[in-house]
Amino acid sequence: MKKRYLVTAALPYANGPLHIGHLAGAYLPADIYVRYLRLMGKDVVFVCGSDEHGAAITVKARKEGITPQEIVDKYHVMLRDTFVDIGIHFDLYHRTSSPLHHKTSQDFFLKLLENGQFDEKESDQYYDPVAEQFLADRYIIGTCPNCANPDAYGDQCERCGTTLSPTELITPRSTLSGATPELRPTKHWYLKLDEHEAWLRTWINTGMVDGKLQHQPGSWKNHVVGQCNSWLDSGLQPRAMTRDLDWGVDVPQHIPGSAGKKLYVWLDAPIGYISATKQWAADHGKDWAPYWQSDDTGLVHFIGKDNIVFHCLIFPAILKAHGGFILPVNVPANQFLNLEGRKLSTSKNWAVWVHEYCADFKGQEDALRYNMIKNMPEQRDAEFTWKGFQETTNTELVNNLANFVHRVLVLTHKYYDGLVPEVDTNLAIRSGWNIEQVGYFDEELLLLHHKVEEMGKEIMQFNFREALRILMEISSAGNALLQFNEPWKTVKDSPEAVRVVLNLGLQFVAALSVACQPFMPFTSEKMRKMINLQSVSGSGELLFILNDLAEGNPILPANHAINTAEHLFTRIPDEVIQAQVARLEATDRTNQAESAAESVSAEEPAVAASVSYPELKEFIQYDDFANMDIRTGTIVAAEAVEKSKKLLKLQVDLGFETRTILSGIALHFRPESVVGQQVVVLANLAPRVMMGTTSAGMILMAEDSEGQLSFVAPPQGWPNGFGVK
Ligand code: B3M
Ligand code: ZN
Repeated sequence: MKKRYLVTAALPYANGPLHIGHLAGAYLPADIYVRYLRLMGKDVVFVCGSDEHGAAITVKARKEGITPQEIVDKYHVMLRDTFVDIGIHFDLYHRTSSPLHHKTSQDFFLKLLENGQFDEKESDQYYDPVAEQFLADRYIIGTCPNCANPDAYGDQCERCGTTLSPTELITPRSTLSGATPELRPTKHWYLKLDEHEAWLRTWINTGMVDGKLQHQPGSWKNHVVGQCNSWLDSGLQPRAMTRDLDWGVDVPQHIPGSAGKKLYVWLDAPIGYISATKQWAADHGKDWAPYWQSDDTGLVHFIGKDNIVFHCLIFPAILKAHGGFILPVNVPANQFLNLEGRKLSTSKNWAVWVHEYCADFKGQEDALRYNMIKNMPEQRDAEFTWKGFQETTNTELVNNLANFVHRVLVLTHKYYDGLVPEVDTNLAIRSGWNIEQVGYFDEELLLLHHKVEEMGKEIMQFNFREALRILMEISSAGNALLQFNEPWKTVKDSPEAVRVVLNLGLQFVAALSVACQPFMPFTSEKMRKMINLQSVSGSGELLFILNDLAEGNPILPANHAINTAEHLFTRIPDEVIQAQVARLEATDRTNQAESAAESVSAEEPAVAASVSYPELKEFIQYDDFANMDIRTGTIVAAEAVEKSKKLLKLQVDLGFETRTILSGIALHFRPESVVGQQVVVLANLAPRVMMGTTSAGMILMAEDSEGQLSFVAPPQGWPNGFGVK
C-alpha cells in the first residue's frame, strides 16, 4: 500500500449522457477502490471531469445546431449531477474548458517544447475547400480499406474497429460540406513517441523504469499489457500533438506558426487529471504536487479498454517527456458491457441511461450498482439484461441481505426492546445450547474478520466481482446463523443462546454496514441509521472494525440502542422489467425503420445484386465432424509476422491455456484492433510450423462474396475454453 493515492476516472466527453457501460467500465470500479482506500484510512484524491474538446464535441454541436460551448455546458451539468445521483463520489468533477485547465495544458506543451520533445513537421492534411478549414480526423469519412465500410471515420472504422489515418480512406469526403477534401500543407508539432518505445516496453512488461521497480510485473491485467505490446510491436510513430481546429486549447499564441492551431484532444484531456487536482488543491488549501510528483503516491487510472493506449503509452510518454511526474502503478481497464446481447450504442439509443434509471428507480440506485459490479467486465466483455437485474435484486439483495438485516433487528426489538443483548457463551452452553466449542462467539468474530480482510485483498487487486461475492458471503453466513439456531423457536428454552445468536447477528450487520459502503453507499447509509451509528464518512472505519474483530471485541457494545428496522430493498415486479424491455424494443423498431429508410434513400438496388455462392464441398461423415474439438477463446495479444503480408501472430486465451496461433487475416485487420476479440478456435488441429513459428490451432473466420473476413464469435462475455458443437 502507498502513503497516498491519486485515482482518476476517464473524463467522459461532454456530448451526451452517461450509460451503464460507462459505469461498469470505469466509474464504478474507481468509486469502489477509492471508497475502500478511505475506509482503510488512506489519503486519497479522486478526480474526474468533463472532456470538452475534440471532434466528439464539435460533431455533436453541429448535429444539434448549437455551439460547442453550449453543448459542453449542457452535458457537463448533466454528467456531474448523474454521478452524484448514482453515488460516484469524486473529490472534484472538473472540466477541460476551464481556464486553469487551458493554462495547465499550455504550460505542459511549452515544457515539452523546451525539452526538445517535439518534431515540428509540415505535412499534408485534408482541407475542406467549401468550409474553408482543415478537417479533424473525425470530420473525414470514406471507405474503410480493411472492411469496405463506406462510412469509416478518418481515425477509426466503427465496423471493424481498425485504427485508421485519414489518408488511408478510400474516396474521402468532408462531413462538413460533403466536398472531397484536398491535401494541403500544414505544420504541426509531433511528439517523438518513437523515442519512448524502449522504456515504455520495459516499464509495461517488467515494471522497471529509471532503474526502479515502479509496479510489480504481472500486476496489470493481461488484456491491457497485451494491447500495449501490440502497439509497441507495430512500432510507435511520432504523433501530432496539435490540430487545425477552431475549438480546443490554443497552442500558445507567441509560438510562430501557432495561429489557428489547437492542442490535440488526447494531449490536453489526460492533463485534465492534473488540472483537476490543482483545482481541488486550490479549493481545499492543499498542495497538489505530492499527488503527481512523489513516489509515495499510487497513481491509478480507471478507464474502458478503448482508452488503453492513451493511458498506458501516450500519456506516460508525455509525463516522462515533461519530467518530474510519477507514472501510474496500474491502469485496470475494464472490457465492455453489452445490453441484451448487443453492443451499447449512444447513437442508436441502445442504452440504459443512468439518469433515466435514477428517475425510474428512485431509492434503488444500489440495486443497479450491485448488478453492475456482479457482472463487471473485468477480464472480458459482459452482459446487462433487465431480467438479470431483477434476479440479482430480488434473489440476492432482497432475499439475502435485506432479509437478514430485517430479521436481526426485528427480533432484537421483539426480545430485548431494541437493545444489543449482553452475552455469556459459557452460560449459554451450560444451559444446554448445542454448540460444541466454548469459543463460539469469538470464532464467529474471527470468521467475520477473515472475510472482511479477504474482501479487501480482492478490491486491492481490482477483482471487484470477487470482493462483492465475499461481502455477500458474510450476509449468507448471518442468515445461516439464524437458520441453524432458529431463535424464534428456542427463545423460551434457551434464552442465553438466543442472546448470543442475536448479538452475533448484530455484529454481522454492523460489519456489513461498513464493508458494503464501497459497493452500495446508499444501503450503508440506511443500515447505519437502523443500527443507530454515524454515517460512514471514509475515515478508516473498516480499519477500526478489523482491529476490533482481531481482538475479539464486538463492534456494537451490549445495551447499545438500535433504531427501527426497515426493508433495505424491495422486490422488482415483472411488469416493471417488462416496461423497460418494451422501451428497448421500441428503440429497436425505430432504429430498424430509420436504417430501412436510409437504405432506400441511398437508392440501394431493390433486389440485392445476384450473389455467387461458393460450391458446397463433398459430404463428410458425422465422425469427421465429431473429431473436431472447437473451443471458444479470446485474443489477448496480436502482432505482425515479419516478412509475411498475410499472417498475424495471435495469443489466444482458451481458458485452460493460452495458445500461439498464426492467422491469415493481416490484410483485413490490424493487430491492435483484434486484441480482446472473442473467437472460435479449432483447438485440436495438429500444430504446424509457419515462418518459423509453431501455430497450434485455427481461428474460424467467415468470408463474404467480396472476400471480406469477419470473426465467427460466441455471444459477448461467453467464457473461454468451452466447446462449440
Ligand atoms: N474522453 C472518453 C472516451 O474516449 C475520453 C477519455 C478521456 S480521459 C483523459 O470515450
Ligand atoms: Zn473497417
